[in-house]
Amino acid sequence: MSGPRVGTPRWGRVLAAAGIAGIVVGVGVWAWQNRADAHTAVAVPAGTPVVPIVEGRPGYPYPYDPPVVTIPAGRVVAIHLTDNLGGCGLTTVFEGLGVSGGNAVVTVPVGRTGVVLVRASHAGRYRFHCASNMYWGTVVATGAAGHT
Ligand SMILES: [Cu+2]
Repeated sequence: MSGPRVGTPRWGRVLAAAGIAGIVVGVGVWAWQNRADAHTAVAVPAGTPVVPIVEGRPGYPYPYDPPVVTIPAGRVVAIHLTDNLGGCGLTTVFEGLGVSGGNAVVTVPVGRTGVVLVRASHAGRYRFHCASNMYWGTVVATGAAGHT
């Protein structure tokens, strides 16, 4: 007798189905881990001033839009950095603006928005730039907590 053997799994199909299921689960886990951009990666206290910067905005003449941002001195500020640049533009360094001193550094994948907390300890001008110091912009900190 020949013909189809009923009740025998077709292992090729079973393995293919298992493989597809594995891919679906893998993509789902990846998407879950990457949900909500980087907004959840930084604890931002309520009431924190937010300053958006777009990196590599299409048609815009400067690498950072805006090229000059103004923040209040002496306060923690949340910069929402949207990245459209690859390479060394993936990382942005805010010199001297680390909340605990030093630099504030953030790396944002292309097409995403990341949050970095900065704090200017005193009024003045600060630089921010890409990882290779090729693109740069300016942070102007105005006033100062406890000073005028
Ligand atoms: Cu660069």
